[in-house]
Amino acid sequence: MTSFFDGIAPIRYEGPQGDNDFAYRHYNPEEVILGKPMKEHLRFAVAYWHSFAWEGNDPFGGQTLIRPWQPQDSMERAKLKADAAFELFGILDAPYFCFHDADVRPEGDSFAENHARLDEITDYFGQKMEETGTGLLWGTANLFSHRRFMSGAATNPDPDVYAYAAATVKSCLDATQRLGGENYVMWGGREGYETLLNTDLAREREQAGRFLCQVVEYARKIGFEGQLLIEPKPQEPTKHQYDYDVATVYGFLKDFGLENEVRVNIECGHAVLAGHSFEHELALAGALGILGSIDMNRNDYQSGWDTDQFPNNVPEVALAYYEILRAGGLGRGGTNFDAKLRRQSIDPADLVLAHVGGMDTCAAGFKAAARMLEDGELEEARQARYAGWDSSDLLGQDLEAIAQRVIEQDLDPQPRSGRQERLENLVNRYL
Ligand code: XUL
Ligand code: CO
Repeated sequence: MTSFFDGIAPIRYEGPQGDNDFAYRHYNPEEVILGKPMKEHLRFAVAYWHSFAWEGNDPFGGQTLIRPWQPQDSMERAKLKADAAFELFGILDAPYFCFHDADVRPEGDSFAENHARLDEITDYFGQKMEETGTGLLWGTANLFSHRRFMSGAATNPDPDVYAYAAATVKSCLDATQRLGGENYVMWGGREGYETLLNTDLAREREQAGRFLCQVVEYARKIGFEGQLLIEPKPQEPTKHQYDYDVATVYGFLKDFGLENEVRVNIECGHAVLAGHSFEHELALAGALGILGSIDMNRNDYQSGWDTDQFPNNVPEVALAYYEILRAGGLGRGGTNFDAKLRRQSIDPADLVLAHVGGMDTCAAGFKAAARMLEDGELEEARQARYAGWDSSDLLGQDLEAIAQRVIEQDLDPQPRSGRQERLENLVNRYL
């Protein structure tokens, strides 16, 4: 058993007054809020890729994070990595984790070898999950890192790559099901294009739709009980990605008749890249009935990159959880930290403290959101704004009848204040 986090004791809730870095100040897993323990609302998950597979590289430089499971090219070291990962889940008391196939097993020389390796590590995870009680929030396939996927997976111009991708998703869905995964995520990492000059957009869209139908069909066939989720992102790595944002994904799902089969996993940083706020994407998914789960992080607002930083802004997070609560909560989804350390944060302790801060930020934001909802003043103000519609039959009428009414009643609507500043001041009282 590795002791990568040697000397770091399990993190406990000590309340907001303490000065212990290695304690939760706001995340009190058993505290009952809106009728159930906080841990059941938030359903935190650690992302395997950022925390254990990423080595600190950026576009200008290589590895900065030195870990005992490197180089990541043998099953023995893949298991060492798993030992450290489960050690972190235990220290944090994180109920869930998430992984891609490529994070957890070394790349083999053939599909069959990759498959066998994934199988072996799935068994290893299964044992560890049983011993520790950690659950799998979601599994997914990495269809974007290897050079075979450089021109896309489902949207590739080469049908053999489509086939390879389909077989990979099948193996990852099987592994997710074996581990009792509560969701399966599809992020179209390279499902987009660099230039229209070499791209048949209509054909690629059709391929992506058919691929998704095949995944849904297979999930049903094996009796997968979790949610199937698409993760929207507008660009990065490709210049234009097809799953641009929640609205685009919904149109795509409708087109292929999948709006009742597939939901969305919304990531804060992706919403920002799409020119939206996180809460906008959450509210829209809630309104459309497709909110599935969230990838919690933050982007640097100046750089315009997907910086995947740990969240640390309580007011922003509060508005996000407010929309989640208004939509009925996360259900089978959860709060996955799709967030990575900065490349200078090279100590094992940094990994622990990043998650402690992220979980506390979420807990504080969530508690504020719950108070906002419980007090009801915000919702009352919203309802009052639309009160005229409660007794109106306008939407059922035709244009002629409406025009007639305007003339008969000599309508002269008077503008009313939207009271935005008052509402913003009200929100600040909960923080
Ligand atoms: C990439 C991203 C992915 C997905 C899973 O920006 O967010 O890590 O969450 O493939
Ligand atoms: Co993500």
